[in-house]
Amino acid sequence: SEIRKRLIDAFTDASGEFLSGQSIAELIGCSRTAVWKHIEGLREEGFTIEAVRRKGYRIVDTPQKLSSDEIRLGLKTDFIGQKVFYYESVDSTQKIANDLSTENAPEGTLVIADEQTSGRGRMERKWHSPKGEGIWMSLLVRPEIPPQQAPQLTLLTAVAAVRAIEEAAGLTPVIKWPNDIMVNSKKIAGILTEMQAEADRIHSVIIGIGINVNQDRTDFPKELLGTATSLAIETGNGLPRSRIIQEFCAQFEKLYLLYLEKGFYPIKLLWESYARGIGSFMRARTYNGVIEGVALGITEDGVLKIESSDGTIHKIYSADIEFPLS
Ligand code: BTX
Repeated sequence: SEIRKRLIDAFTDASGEFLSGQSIAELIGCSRTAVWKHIEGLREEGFTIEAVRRKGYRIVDTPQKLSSDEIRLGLKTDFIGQKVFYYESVDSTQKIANDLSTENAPEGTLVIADEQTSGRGRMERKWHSPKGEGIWMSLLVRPEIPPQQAPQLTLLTAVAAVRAIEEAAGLTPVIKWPNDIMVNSKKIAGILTEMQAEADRIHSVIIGIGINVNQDRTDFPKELLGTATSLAIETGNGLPRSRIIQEFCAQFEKLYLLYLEKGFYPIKLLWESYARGIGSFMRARTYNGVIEGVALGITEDGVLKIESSDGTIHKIYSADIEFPLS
């Protein structure tokens, strides 16, 4: 509810300090009895709230389970993630975000699920999204850019995801073009960008992000054992998903505003600083066959350039890339 939202925002602004019942009542515009009821509501959701006479209330712990309240507590963005739709279980958050986009949901709307029963990757592939183990979310944006530039947003999102993981988990992932986030040569996160557009105009871009958080090795299906990893495996401990989501939203918002103001160039530089494989030999599996050669880098549009042994320079728009990651 709107009041609950304001209450969460008030606690966010207080940054862990006590808020008196009176000041909460003024901030959210209701009676002190109503404040007490809303505090009880948060407790029922799993928040631990300390109440001290003459000082007021303070949140000391958040629930293990994700909720839209928990995602908002500590979210310091202007629009990314300010509207959250949280679900226990969905087929794919991409589909829900798509529907919300048609219903004119505002830019920055975020759809998150605890579990996806048909999470998708690119090219009809599946994305394994078990209950409670990861961050399965879709972000809706409406940039005023030509549709052919939308792939740049995949690269921008990859930078945001790497930085969020760095900040929240202390790991240093690398990016494998175009959309794999890797730690120790294994995939920890994936990005799927889809859009609704006419020939020259974008209605919306739905950016799907999957981040493996709490899985241990036995939680991955056999076929992913050698190729996938999670933050828990790599750091040795569990992490609150809300913290990573908030960090991602903050990083994304910063980069997105920079992109809208200055174009792709500054994003390209950041992307290159996190990417691996530029300058080395690669095999790219595309719709039209396999291309091998040395990766020269990405173009202004975010397209990969590979130079094959006969000197031809190929522009790769979409592919799976193989190269030795060290
Ligand atoms: P992709 O096509 O690059 O990668 C898909 C491939 O990754 C699969 O074929 C499989 O080999 C491997 N894979 C599947 N699940 C996992 C996993 N959990 N961890 C590591 N590797 C895995 C990548 O596509 C884009 C993924 C986007 C997922 C998000 S989640 C929220 C949103 N909703 C939705 O349905 N998809 C996106």
